[in-house]
Amino acid sequence: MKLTTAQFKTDFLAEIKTLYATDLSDTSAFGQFVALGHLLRRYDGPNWTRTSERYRQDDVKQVYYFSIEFLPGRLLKSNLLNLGLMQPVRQGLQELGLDLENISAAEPDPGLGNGGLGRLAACYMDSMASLGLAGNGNGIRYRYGLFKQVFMNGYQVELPDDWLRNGDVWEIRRENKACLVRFGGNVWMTPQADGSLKPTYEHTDDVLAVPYDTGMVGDHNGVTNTLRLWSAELPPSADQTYYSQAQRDRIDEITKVLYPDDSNSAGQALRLRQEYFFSSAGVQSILRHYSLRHHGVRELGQKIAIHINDTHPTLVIPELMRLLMDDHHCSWDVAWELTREVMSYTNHTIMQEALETWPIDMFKGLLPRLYQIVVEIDRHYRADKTPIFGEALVNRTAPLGNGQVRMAYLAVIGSHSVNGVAPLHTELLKTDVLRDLYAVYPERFNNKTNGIATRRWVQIANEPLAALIDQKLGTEWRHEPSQLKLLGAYATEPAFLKQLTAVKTKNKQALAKYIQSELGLTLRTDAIFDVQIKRLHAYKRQLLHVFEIIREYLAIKEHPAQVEPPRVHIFGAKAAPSYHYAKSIIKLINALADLVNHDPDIGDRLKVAFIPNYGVSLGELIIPAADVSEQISTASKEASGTSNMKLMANGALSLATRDGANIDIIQAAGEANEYPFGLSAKAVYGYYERGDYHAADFYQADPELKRVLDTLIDGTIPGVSTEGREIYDSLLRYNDEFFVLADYESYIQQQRQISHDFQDQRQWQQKALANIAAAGVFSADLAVARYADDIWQMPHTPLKA
Ligand code: 26Q
Repeated sequence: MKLTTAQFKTDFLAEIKTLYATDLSDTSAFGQFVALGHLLRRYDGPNWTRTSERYRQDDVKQVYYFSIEFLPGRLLKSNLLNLGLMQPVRQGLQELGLDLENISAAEPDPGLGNGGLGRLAACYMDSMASLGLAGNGNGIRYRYGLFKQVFMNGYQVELPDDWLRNGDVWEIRRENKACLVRFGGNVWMTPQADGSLKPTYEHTDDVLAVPYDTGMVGDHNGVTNTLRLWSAELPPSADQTYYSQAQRDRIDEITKVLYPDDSNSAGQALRLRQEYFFSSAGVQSILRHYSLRHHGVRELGQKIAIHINDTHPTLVIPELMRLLMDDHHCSWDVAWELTREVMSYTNHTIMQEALETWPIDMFKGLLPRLYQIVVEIDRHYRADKTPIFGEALVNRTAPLGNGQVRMAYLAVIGSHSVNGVAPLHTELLKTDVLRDLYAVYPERFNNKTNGIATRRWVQIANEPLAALIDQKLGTEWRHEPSQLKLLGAYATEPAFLKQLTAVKTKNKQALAKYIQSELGLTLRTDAIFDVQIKRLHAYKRQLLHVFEIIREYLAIKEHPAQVEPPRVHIFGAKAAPSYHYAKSIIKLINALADLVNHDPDIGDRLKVAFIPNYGVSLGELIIPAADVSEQISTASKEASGTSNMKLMANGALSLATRDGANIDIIQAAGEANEYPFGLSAKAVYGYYERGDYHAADFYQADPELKRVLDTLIDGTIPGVSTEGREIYDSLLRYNDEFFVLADYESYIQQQRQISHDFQDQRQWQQKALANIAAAGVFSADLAVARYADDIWQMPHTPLKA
């Protein structure tokens, strides 16, 4: 839209007056943010209305992306960017004596997710709107997001994330669109005159699902899509039903907190209630919207697609079956055909323990009608497939087995498409995790490599870099990230490489300033900023990174004359509150940081900064400042990774195992521009098959490794006698489940190479440039376009490959 600076200032001051009945000098940064938010909603309002109207009039196919997590990040700047208002607003604020950065920092960052999966959902929402694709998000409006992490004496402490305390400017409550969701009770099926069956329910616990909608603004295209998050409330009690406090609490708790666990399938009944709650409300609202303009449901498959982001929303499958049969009078066969046509599923994990299952007794008690339907799906599956694949395979893959409802299997059986999120991951789904189902439905399996929204991760997070790219390429790359490859032409232009260094230094200064104020730690910006930011998990192997720090520490202590470039090791990581081992590693990193950072022999040659409370907003600060991107999971364990792509796009070089999308990053940027190391997935599986991994052999064979490991238990690192022993034992007594010791040597070797290569800044920046230039391949726009073409069968704006 067109907006002059003068008009903006007038509008903004008027908004302040209306909202606060006072003038600007009397408002806080937060108050100014709220006023700006209101103003932007007003500016974007016509787009949002028009978008919905156009979808309705043109009767276009709609996709609904169901995800139990969304991590949208702060929306102020991304809305300004996509609306094309960044310049006049920044200018106007400045003329009023205000600073956009300051105001933006006052916006709460909704932590409605754990990590990669939730952030991926948000990047895809951004891309769907930017592609002009009729995409809707469907999730949960958690009252409290992922916990706020603080460190006390080096230990992680979890505080509540009260992100809604002052309300959310972007959301619209739509009570008129509420749905009832039923739990528990009994259900009977009564035969009707026409031969169909009708359910009768009694003693159910009913919950009102109230939607809150947030506009997802497209990139300069006038499109605003909707992210719909559901909140659980008491049903309206026309009959004066009295709710006890206990009943009220039971309803409230459904959308009260996000499960702070991305490591295991937790068996809590509350989690199952959350899953059904947003699945049911979402499907009900889809069908209601659809039925307003269609007679019957015959065309459902041509008009809607439902995407299941990991197994958490899998209950959309039996829920759609229920509604089609019980409310829309479909036969089983018609309902089943429609359901499979509509549904598609993305798997995000290969860790067996993260495959969700629910005890049948719990499921039956909580969702009696859905249970009947799952039993029927199971019966049909067995009847159809046993003659072809035999009883053993069918027993292993049926939705019901071992007293459990197996969500991943249900998702595969009830969808027409199943995808992994990187080529290796999809291969492993076929050959390992879902091998048996791949035998049954080979045509359903496909790969969709993850992508990132370069709007947020480059244009917003790294304005200096974006401005530099504009100087060379113009601004087309901003809408077509594949154009970044044209930067390759400047690899031999020394002045440009110097500018790239200057950009990096500027970003390192900004991060150093934050670290100074948060941790009281002074950093040199000519040091290598070596970054690992992701959830704390054994398979991600923050421990390997710790061993490198210990090695560097010992080396400086023992050979002070040997000079290497200074290093700063930067961590950001939350551990699931119940994940004891991960918390021990946090304590270890903090204790090591204490030791290293305060040792006068070390000075400014080596620093360790564990930044608390890592999330989307801190990512925007840390990623542009990184020189080295640590992507060091045990090969085969990380489905894809997405911070690897964000760091690449910001010119960090990957120190990476050949796992997940690292493989594709290394290929896209070229081996010579990254630091690959370690066991391949094949080698890891080889150890599993032969059963001949002996961690202790590595310990015995390598005196340096032994020296490093011994510091865990010999008092070198004060304050970790318990944790050090626990970690030491996990490696040597319990044989190192994630092959840390096997990969130690090749990892260290690449770290040494990095120290060597960093000294030639010209060459280093050439490598950084190769990474930036190749990062366009991982654009979320391209990824979403592939979903739209191959899975959802949806029209969208064409993209140049
Ligand atoms: C399950 C049951 C109970 C409580 C919590 C959960 C739960 C919650 C979140 C299980 C898993 C998750 C999240 C998984 C996740 O983030 N996976 C990551 O997805 C990214 C996007 O595809 C990939 O890039 C990462 O490799 C993958 O780890």
